[in-house]
Amino acid sequence: MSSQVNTNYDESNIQVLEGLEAVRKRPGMYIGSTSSRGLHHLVYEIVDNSIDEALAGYCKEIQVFINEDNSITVIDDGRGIPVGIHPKMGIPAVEVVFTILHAGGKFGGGGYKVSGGLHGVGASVVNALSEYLEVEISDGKNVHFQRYERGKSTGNLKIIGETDKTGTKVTFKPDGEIFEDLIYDYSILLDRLREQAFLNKGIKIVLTDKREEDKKKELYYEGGIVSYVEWLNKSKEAIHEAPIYMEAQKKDTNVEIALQYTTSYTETLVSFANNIHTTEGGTHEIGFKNSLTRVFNSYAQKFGIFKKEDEKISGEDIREGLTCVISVKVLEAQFEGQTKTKLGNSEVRSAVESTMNEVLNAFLEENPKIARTIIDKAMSAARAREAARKARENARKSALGGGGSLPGKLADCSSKSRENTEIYIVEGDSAGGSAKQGRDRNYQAILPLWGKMLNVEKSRIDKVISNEKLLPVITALGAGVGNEFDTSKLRYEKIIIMADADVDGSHIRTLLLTFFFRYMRPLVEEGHVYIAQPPLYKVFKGKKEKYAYTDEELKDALAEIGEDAKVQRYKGLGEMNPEQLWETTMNPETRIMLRVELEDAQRADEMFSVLMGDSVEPRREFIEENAKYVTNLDI
Ligand code: TTJ
Repeated sequence: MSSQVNTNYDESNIQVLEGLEAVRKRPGMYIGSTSSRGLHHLVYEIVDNSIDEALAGYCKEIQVFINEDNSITVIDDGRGIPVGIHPKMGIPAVEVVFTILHAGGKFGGGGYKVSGGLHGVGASVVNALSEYLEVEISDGKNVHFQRYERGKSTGNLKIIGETDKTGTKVTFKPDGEIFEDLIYDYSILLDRLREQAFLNKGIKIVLTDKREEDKKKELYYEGGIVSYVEWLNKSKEAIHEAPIYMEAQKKDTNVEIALQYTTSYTETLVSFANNIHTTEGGTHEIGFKNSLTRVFNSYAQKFGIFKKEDEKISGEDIREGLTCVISVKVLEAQFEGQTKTKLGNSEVRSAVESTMNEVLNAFLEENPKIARTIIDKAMSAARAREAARKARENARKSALGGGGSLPGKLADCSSKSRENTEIYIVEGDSAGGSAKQGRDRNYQAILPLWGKMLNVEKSRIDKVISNEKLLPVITALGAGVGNEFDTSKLRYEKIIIMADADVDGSHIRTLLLTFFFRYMRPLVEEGHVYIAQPPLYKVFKGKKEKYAYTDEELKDALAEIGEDAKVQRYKGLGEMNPEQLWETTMNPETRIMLRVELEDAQRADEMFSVLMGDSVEPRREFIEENAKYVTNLDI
């Protein structure tokens, strides 16, 4: 029974603890997962608050630090979180922000609030999931400070100094009891912060990695999404000088689009709703695609470009070589789909369509030469697609005639149902041999790769599907390629890329991921793609032996077995005998595998374009930013 002395303060305090306990009990409900993805999500939750302050017009610069101990510091020069006593809660507003679970967005400005997904759940969730969090607020007079541990304040908000500046500084260290992985990845944070800097033009975001010397990047783009398109096209050749840009307010929807055609064969369409990356697309993308196809077709018709009367350009063909960024701001955004990244608001489709119709049509009328180049390109894309269809047809026919359609080098598994089956795609014949002997043939199939890899970047689909190296992959998976790809026909549940931990291995991983990303995207989206992790070292002394998958683990193993153990470093999969390969890399009971997420494949795709592209400067820059990924790449 609660007694009379219970004040509001106590009651709210109890509420506080219950709220944050819930977050710690089910972190996935609040940040999606406790994997590396969730770990990085914490940073976005904090930075979003500073971005809101910048959008409200009170903050110019946001600094983000990855500290040596993998804690994160975010500093902004905004007005500072209010420190006065919150009238309802009876504690300082800043303490409310960090200790009360709320729906998000309450303390920021701006009219377009996020209303779905995992976004904007706020600072209290980060606090609940941090070993510690410290906040410092400068209000132009005093510096206020408070510390929390696992969501609970360790003392009252107090003044620790004087200042003539304003702003907020937050440092937090993700809790090892919650997260599986505690190491921040510079390039993941950089990607996301860069994206936010593009979407919110004029905001300067500085990312510094204190774990390494001189690792710092300033992100500031006056051109907003126009700069974004230019950046995406940095290693491509543009067909027209400047990106086409449009912005319009249609009732409650704000539409912003930048697009530019290049001579490449790929389509890059990136869309956002209320600054959230809508990886699953939605109504804004549909409206865009509808209009693009319609405007080009009616232009071609009007100016007699088509030879036959019923000729038409398909949507897919007119998007070949197109790079486009769509950013809409929607009053009550509905996020749908598996990962809540698909925009559902129907009014957005027509808002985007009508904006595009007007602006694109005017552009084409004013630039007939460019219009002609783009239409010609689309028409040759159509011819390539037709050639690809014929090639597939022929492949099918010859397969029927030849008796079996599977590639000769494939060592298939014996299981007839797809459930639990795996295919290892292995670079090199010797590793392929070990894998064939070491596998469990009931459910594990092995496909060794051979032949020369095609530069997917510079090829159209017809070349890709007849490439000697990729064709066996396509036929072994059995689910088609490109537009026709259909995961329900997939012959295996897991597709595992197994390559050496060296230059060539890294190269083949990037190539395959790029290929999957471009031509079998649902394979990645539905989580079928994995990367095998062979050990780097074997540590042994007498009868004791241990495998180490990282340098860190090598240290631990040496400490355990003894510093005088003679260490064997594996240079390639081929150095392991079949038993070792099974034990360390293929046995589901003991192996470590990485599941490839869409973002990983997207990054591989980007890495690929930049590394295979012709421009030197972006390549240099990319290698600097992604040193970790690229050190093993042969370039
Ligand atoms: C709210 O309205 C009154 C003036 O200050 C507004 C505010 O809260 N601004 C603000 C919050 N600026 N920066 C933040 C912030 C920064 C970080 C790094 C973390 C959090 C939770 C908030």
